[in-house]
Amino acid sequence: AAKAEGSSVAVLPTASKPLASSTLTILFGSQTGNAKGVATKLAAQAKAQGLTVDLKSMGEFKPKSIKNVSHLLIVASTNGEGEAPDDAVALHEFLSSKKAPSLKHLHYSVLALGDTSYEYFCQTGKDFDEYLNKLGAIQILPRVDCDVDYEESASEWSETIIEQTKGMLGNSQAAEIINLPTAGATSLYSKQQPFTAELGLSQKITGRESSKDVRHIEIDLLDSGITYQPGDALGVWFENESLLVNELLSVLGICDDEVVHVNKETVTIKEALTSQLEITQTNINFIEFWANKSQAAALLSLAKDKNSLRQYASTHQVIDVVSSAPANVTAQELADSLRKITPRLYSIASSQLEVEDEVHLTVGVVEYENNNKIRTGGASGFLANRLEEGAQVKVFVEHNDNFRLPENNDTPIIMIGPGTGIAPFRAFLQEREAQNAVGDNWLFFGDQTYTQDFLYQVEWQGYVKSGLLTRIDLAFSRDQTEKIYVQDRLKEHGKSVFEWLERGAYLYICGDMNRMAKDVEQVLLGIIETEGGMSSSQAQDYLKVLRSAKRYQKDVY
Ligand code: 2AM
Repeated sequence: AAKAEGSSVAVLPTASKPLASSTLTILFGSQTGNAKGVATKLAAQAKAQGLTVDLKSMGEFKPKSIKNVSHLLIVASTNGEGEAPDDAVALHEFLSSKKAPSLKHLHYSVLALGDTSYEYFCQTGKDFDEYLNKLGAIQILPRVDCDVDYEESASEWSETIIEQTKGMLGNSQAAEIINLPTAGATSLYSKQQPFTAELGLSQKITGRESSKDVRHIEIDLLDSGITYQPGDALGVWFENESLLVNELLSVLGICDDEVVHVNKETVTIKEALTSQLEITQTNINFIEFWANKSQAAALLSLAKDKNSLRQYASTHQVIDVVSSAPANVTAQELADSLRKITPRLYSIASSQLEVEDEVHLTVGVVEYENNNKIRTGGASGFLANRLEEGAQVKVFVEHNDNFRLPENNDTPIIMIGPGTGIAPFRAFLQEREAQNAVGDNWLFFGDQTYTQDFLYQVEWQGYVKSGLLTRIDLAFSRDQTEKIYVQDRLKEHGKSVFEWLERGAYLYICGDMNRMAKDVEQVLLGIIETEGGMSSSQAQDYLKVLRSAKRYQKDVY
């Protein structure tokens, strides 16, 4: 759909000469690092073409200095609910405010990253495009909106946009990249060139009677030389379950050795469904496709409303859709209708100061029931159920500069991480312990029940005893009749929370984005109002200041 929009090349508005500056400014707004990755590659390509490039995170760019930019490329990702990523918030707000200057001299283009399973698909990129346009800036190339499998569209856009800007800026003699982030050792391995690691340990850490299956997973990075920081994520490639692939082929009456073209390769449909195509997640495009193919009344009526489509897509796998509505498709049609498989990102639960060449994850196994059959998540099922200890798994580190411990290790931190949101805080605490950090550490953890779901209980108890954990507050939601959540504990201790903030504490939230992180933020604003004696808009500003000082960081999904 929207993705194809930008593939056609626009007519270049060459009328006015840009300002004297001959620098191409590239700004990225990135939550998990995808936008940063695209922007970094784009900068390197532009430099190779002789352009002078200034590459920056939006968080490091002074919004007002946009007046001095003549050529701007924006690569922006979007958070689930259409919000700008943390490092993009300030610029996003500035450009939509009354303070924004006229930008008639500015030439720009936007690459938007997003996920069609969300209602506000690519919203941040769309916003930037709209704001710049309203301020009079001239679009060099139409915006391109990318879905989760963004690589191909992103490189097409990058190539075209560099060609276009080269014509406008010309080659500069002293071509030089300013501010290009230096690549660490991990850049040897990437999403496209992952490292083949080994599964060391996979252990269920929820109790037998828990309604959840959460695994502690240890992966051995062997002699890869891969390094990571607390706050980073691990990308994990996976294969689909062969039982599921067989079931799908049999329902569709497709032979497993039929040949298809996928990713410019020729493979059997069985191979494609196993390792190249997404079958444990659907999206609205697939359901619309299947509604048309099958002409099934239920799907056709769903397809009339995007929200019900999205809701349905998020709880049904490909097998659920095709078995509920029979249709004839060829192997190639099926392959073309499915998304390319993408690795899943897990927040890393260990510090290398403690575990050296290992990386630990806290993986919640995704499971739900449709038509009396249990369906399991692609990557979580792979890690938890199909990988034997010692087996190979392809991984890479995704750096996340938006979730970092304070530079000074005497700075106090407050960590809010219910459920698997606990993962990065295990890494934080391991790191602070290894550094003998003197800063206070306060952990809020919550889950369903104390006896079944208290993840890493023994470790926290050890840290309380040793004094590393200054405070721990727990919220077990189902141990009593009324629900108690982490934000209730936060509120109970509002006075102390505000005191910690006033003495410079950093506050972190990790876990569920749609409900938990929002509710916690509301409670936090309430605490700032009450304890700080502020109006609601002053409290908003207080939090904004924290955010831009990197003292309020979120890793939510
Ligand atoms: P519940 O499932 O009993 O409602 C980790 O998943 C914990 O987060 C569980 O205890 C879960 O409680 C809880 N939880 C659910 N919704 C939440 C919300 N809006 N805010 C905070 N925690 C929530």
